[in-house]
Amino acid sequence: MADVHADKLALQHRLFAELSRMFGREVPLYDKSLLVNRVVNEHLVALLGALWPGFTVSPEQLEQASGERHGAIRIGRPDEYRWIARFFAQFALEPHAFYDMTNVGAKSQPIIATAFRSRLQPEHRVFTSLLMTDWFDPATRARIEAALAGRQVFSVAAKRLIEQGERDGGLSFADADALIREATERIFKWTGRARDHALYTELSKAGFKIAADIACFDSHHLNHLTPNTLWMDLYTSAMKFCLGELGEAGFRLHATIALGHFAVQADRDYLRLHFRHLSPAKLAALAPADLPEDAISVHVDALAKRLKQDDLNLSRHKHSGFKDSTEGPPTNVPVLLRQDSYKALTEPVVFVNADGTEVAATHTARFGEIEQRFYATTPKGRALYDRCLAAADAAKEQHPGLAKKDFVAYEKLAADAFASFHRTLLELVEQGLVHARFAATDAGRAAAKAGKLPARDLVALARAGFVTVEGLRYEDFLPISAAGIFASNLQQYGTQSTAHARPTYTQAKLEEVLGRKIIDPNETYAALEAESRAATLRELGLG
Ligand code: OOG
Ligand code: NI
Repeated sequence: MADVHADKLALQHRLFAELSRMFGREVPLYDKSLLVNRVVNEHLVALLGALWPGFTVSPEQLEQASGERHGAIRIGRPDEYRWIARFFAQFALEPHAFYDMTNVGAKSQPIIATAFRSRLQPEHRVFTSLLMTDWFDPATRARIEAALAGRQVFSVAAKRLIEQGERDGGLSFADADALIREATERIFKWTGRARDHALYTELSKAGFKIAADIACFDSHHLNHLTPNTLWMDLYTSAMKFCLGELGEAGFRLHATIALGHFAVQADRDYLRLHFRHLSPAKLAALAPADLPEDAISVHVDALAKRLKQDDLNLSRHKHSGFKDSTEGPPTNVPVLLRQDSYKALTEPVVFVNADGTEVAATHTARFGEIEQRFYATTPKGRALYDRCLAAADAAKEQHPGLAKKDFVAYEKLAADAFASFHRTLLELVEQGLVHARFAATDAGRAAAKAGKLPARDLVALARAGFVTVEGLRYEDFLPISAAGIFASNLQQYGTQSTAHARPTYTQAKLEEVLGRKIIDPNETYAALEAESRAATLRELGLG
């Protein structure tokens, strides 16, 4: 009967599409930000067509390229966490990497986490946090645990479907549908209702907003759902313009700079990284062209005109502004990931107290993130990244407020701190900073046969056209970036432990909660690279 089971990857796409629909109904500004993303991406694709004649993307392919998402949820009880892992497994999502958010300096939160995603070529992920109640003093801990004890996020029906999927190795289409409905109508849904206003206020006042966000709600409500952009700096300037934070002249300046960088950086490796439908053969057949002199200004004009239309006047929506600056590397360093967001909205919540009384209040947690993913770093690349980032942060600290005053100067601070980082894929691979996958070309095989290979080194062979190099995309998260996100959307910096002894947490502890091992993504990146190196060398008679 195996063939009657729905394909888990297809279900994963369905799940995220439905979650996106749910989130769009819940948060109109999210839906609008998707529209801004689409408008921006359409212009970028048109420019790519001019830079690379013959490059085309169908509407469906563009939808796929920008339809990828990651969500984030925060969980209160270990048994809930185990259920979430079992739920995600039905959609081919497995735990990847251990994030200890108690250990990120001033932004520390009483959270440990993993991200659920597919192992190879993942498109969707969920950063899944677990609140560590032993971080708190015994009285606070008891109150949080008592509040959490009373809730049932997974219905009996949902648990039954998960158990059935585990037993049978999959779910029928109808049962998978029912499970996705449980997700959008209960497990991840925002209801605008919460419990125990006194506890909420006390926790928030004591600096434990993260605990309040988890303990006083009845579901694992999504706190954001992040799409991908094809060019971060263009998207952020478009959003700031639509939200009324940048005037038209400011938008035109930012957009012109962003597209100037884009025109330089959108090489074949960029195309390969951002468009999965392009085969290596298709890419090789593309030849670059010079952009017509007015191409950028034509697109900036058209964009300004489109973004000014009434449906994208986002200043009419209640919002809390856009973040001042983008997390991650500067625009010309294509490693790891860049993230930005509009800040958490203040939303109405009705608290229902134990005695049945209701309190109309607000909660600030849900925000609108966007991201762009680049190459996965090796340990050496990651160490260099961490050093450069620390230098950039130190420089920014010396110039508070510069982001708002002089954005160009502010961007230059980060660019200077990252000056030692290489920019192109081949250089990054040559320096051992990022992971890549290699393959022999026809020319390479022919040269090998004729005994005419000019080198033994794969990067040198790539420069001569005998080998292709594909940078592996970074598929995970960054603790420092995540900590910044917690801090900014909770409008609260980190917390310090109030327990008698500050606890420490290990990956083994979260694995015990999950009842399974967490996959180390660095091993996967390194193994993909090593296998392709060996296979290519063998094929060229060099191994
Ligand atoms: C999770 C923050 C982590 C990211 O993109 O780094 C995250 C949260 O706020 O619950 O989503
Ligand atoms: Ni996120």
